[in-house]
Amino acid sequence: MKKTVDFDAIVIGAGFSGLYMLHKLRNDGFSVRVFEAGTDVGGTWYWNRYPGARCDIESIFYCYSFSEKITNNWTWSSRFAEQPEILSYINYVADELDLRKDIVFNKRVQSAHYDEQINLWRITLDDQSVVTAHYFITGVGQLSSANVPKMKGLENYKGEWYHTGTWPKHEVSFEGKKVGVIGTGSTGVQVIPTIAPKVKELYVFQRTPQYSTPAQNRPLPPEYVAETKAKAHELKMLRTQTPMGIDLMPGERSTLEVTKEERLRDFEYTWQKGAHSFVNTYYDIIFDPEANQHASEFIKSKIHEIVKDPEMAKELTPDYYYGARRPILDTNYFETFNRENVNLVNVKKDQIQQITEKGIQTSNQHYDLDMIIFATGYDGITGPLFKIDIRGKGGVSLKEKWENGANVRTYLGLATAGFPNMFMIVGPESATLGNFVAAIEQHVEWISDFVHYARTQVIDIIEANEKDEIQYSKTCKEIADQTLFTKVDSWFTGSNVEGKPKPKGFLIYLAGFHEFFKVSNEIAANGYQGFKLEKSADLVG
Ligand code: NA7
Repeated sequence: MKKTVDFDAIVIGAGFSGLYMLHKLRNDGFSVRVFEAGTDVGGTWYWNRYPGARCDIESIFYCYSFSEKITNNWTWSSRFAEQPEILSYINYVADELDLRKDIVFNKRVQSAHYDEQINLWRITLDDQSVVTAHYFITGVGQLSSANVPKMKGLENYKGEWYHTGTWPKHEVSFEGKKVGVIGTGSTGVQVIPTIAPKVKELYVFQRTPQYSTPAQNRPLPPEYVAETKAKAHELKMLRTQTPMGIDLMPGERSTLEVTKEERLRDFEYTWQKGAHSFVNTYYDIIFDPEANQHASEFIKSKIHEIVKDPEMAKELTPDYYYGARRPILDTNYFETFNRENVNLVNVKKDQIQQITEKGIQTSNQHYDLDMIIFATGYDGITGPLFKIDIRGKGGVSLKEKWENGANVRTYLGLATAGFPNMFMIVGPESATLGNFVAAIEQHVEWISDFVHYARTQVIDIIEANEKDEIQYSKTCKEIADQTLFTKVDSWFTGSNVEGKPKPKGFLIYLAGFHEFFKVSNEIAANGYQGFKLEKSADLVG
């Protein structure tokens, strides 16, 4: 039987991942269609328009590196760019590469089913139209499925409410309003200091206090910009040679081998330096409980130094391993709690019972609120994939195979057995603890090289071997077990979403970008070891 397909590849999502995937495959002569639920490009940066949204990886790294022209033509204004600037950058790239003509906006992919009889993917969109492709590639990100906790009474609330991950495009006014923010992760930590000076009264509903270190954001002087452009090649190399895909290596010394005085001096230095320097002060901070305690204590002492009210400082002080949740960078987060109009509600002690017509009722008090902001994060990593009914061989869904997230198994986070010709960009178990854009670039290049290889070898079916993915997932877990990441609940472990099962493994490859790139490139160099590569003459269209 001779099959016909609409496209060589269908990609979901027009964020950093989908855009580069489209560009790469199209340049290699493949026909590609991207489907995007939003009305324009941007992905995370399209949806997350909340006040204070900015990247936590330095802008000079949080961008593409594949095109000299793009690197030279774009100038970042500050060390950590704000959402509007990042979105402008993504729009600039889309225009420069003429990407929009192959993207269909305002279309949500409902399902993607693999037809093993004729080896193609059948994709159903939200208008019930169906398109087919040989390859199915997800560029849905890890944090695109907003988590609005099921809170009793939300439907009765008469005020305005927003989730930060689906922030409206229209201007939201805070003037004269009493505003409640639920959640103090990276997002809450960005929202709170930004809106505090604008609102009449701010109530922060905190479940878990956070460690946060100063971003030390600042405008980028022209000389610095010129210097980074001149050494663009060197910076590009760092993305693949360092654990986080940026210009930082973990400290060479152990926290425990230095004197107390040296330690305090070093911590103070990295605290002032900003970015992700603090967590990298010494190499063992995220491995060794005792080393971790020193770093944690330093931050705790800073909280008590910054926050004037000792009771509030105590409430804001965390008591788990620092760095084992993605480290947070802030601008005046703890300082904001010195403002007269900022109040902290510890919802572990004083639980949220329900949302009323007028605000939030906790066990002890009712808070009248004109606006509630849910900075409650995402159904991370597996959430965006599970939102689509993805079915592989035998009609088995990804959700079934991965037991609703409890038993995720992938090969390099890029593919999974039983789902031939499907690739995931920044999928579960890939290396993403660091510069997401660097990870995306590598994944896209790896996938497009593979697809290119398959074409030259006349290979029709690419599928990860089950035994290799079991081994890979095991390795992922073993690496994580050597760190403190598995000892703390976070969105990595799904603990922020009610009812989400805790994964048996660990969903991020923690040996670092440099190791991941080495391993995945070796696999490619060995003829894509760990994959079944099949030719099926009758299927060639
Ligand atoms: P996070 O880091 O998952 O933070 C979500 C916050 O919301 C966190 O403080 C949660 O408390 C809190 N939360 C979630 N559900 C509730 C309920 N039901 N009640 C009270 N508080 C709740 O998401 P972010 O958006 O801040 O950051 C995600 C990533 O985006 C970040 O790591 C960066 O990579 C960018 P918890 O800590 O679970 O007790």
